[in-house]
Amino acid sequence: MNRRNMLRATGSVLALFGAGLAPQVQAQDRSANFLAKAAASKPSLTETVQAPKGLITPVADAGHPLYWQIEAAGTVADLESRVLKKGDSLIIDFGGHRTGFLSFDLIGVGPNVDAPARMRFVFGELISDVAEPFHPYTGWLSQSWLPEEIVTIDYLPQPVRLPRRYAFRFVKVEIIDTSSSFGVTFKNVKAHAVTSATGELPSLPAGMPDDLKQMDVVAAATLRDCMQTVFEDGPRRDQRLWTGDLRLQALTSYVSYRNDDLVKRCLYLLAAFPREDGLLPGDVYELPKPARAGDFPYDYAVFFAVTLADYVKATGDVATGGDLWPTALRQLEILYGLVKDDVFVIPEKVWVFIDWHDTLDRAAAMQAIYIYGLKRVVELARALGLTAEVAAYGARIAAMEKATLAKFYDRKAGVFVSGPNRQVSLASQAWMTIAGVGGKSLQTKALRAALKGADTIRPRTPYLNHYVVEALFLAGCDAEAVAMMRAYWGGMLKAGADTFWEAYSPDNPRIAPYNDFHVNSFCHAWSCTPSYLLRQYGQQIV
Ligand code: RAM
Repeated sequence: MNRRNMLRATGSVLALFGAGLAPQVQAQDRSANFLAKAAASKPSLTETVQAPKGLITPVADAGHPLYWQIEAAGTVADLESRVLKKGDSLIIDFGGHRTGFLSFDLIGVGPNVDAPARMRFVFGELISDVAEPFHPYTGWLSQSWLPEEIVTIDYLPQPVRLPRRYAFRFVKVEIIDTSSSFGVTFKNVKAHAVTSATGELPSLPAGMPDDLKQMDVVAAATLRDCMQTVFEDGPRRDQRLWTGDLRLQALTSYVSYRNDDLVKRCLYLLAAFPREDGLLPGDVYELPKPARAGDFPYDYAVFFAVTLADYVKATGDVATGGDLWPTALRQLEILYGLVKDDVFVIPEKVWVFIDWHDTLDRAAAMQAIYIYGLKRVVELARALGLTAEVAAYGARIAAMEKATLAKFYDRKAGVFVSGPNRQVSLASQAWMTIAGVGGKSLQTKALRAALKGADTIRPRTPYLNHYVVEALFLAGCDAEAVAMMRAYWGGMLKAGADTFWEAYSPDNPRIAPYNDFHVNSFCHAWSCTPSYLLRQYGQQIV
């Protein structure tokens, strides 16, 4: 189900639960208080000025995962000596990914600078962005996300800093027109990289193989470039805070750049925008002022509570934990309204994300995520001294685990199945393992059986891949976990990734969840977790 259908679903579920717990005024005060706390934790951004490495040209290669090789096409001196006229173009390479701004001096060269210079800029995260036309566009997200711009500069020479922020390694410039009596030259081209990440990356456990070290560098760059004044999902698109992405960024941040205050800010931003019944949105906008974005993936509501539990565990900040506790608990309580006979029943029009996969049956994974949420909330209650508030959860967990084994576990096949067609997916096995359903040896067998199955539904996004790899480590399938990291993030590395992507599949590197590859984001928050996995499970790898 896509996001448009989710919006329609929101109303019907609202009716199910009725109005919120607190009177409206109290709710407004609470939101204002949360927003003030979010504002107090707003980080400043550092700006680093970077020079280009040179000029490049894409060379078609049908055997390359992206269909393009990158070939050197000149130095910075060559760039600064070229006079460009109507129809000319070039591609500047900054040699790596950043989130930031572009500046340059534009010089008019010729007897008479008698017109403005009009140019088209394309900002490429990948070589395919600057090698292929963006049009005709076939995606279902707005094409205004495509990183292209027509810019007109008057009165040359002129120092220029483009006003919009971009995510880029490459900048393609096409001259639309100057006039017959002058051309333009670019001097002092600079990127201004911005991030709220600070400090050095702590080293990996000794003995880590080189390819995994390289994976860590690229994963950390992914986190760095998504770390702005919120943890953005992608600096190219959607440039917004999503709970599912935040959870993975926060886990990675605790073992890398360690920006705990930014996690706190993001938790308060999400908590400030509950629906009337208290359910939190899956995403919020930061600009022009913080606002709810209107998507309600129900699994992400559980992850708010999980992210708070992770935060308190990592930081010991029980004051924030206590402040956000009622909001966290409310997520589990609202969702309990959908549990019938100890089984979570996903209403028809409700969005449960899990992965971008049209045919994935989400019932088993959502059941497991809900159980996992209950367990993490109990852990949080212990840390906050609030166990009396979750006194009923022990029995609820036990009953739901029993129902899970009866309804979702196929004893003969030794795997968890989901839906009327008894679908086997890595999503179901991974989430049952993380939720701790059925014991370690059952989980290990289930994961191994699903990995072997030819018809098993496999992950499409780094988001779900992360949880599959984490489950494999938890189940002691270390070799399989590392092999999956190499096939997945390693596959992106082989395709030339400077940062990890929003979507990738080893059997289809150009997978397009929004029906056009060019609207994918290629520096995407939920892809940063190798930096977490390699540290958290490092001793199981080396
Ligand atoms: C997309 C983004 C975001 C994700 C949601 C579910 O819009 O990729 O990162 O959390 O989907």
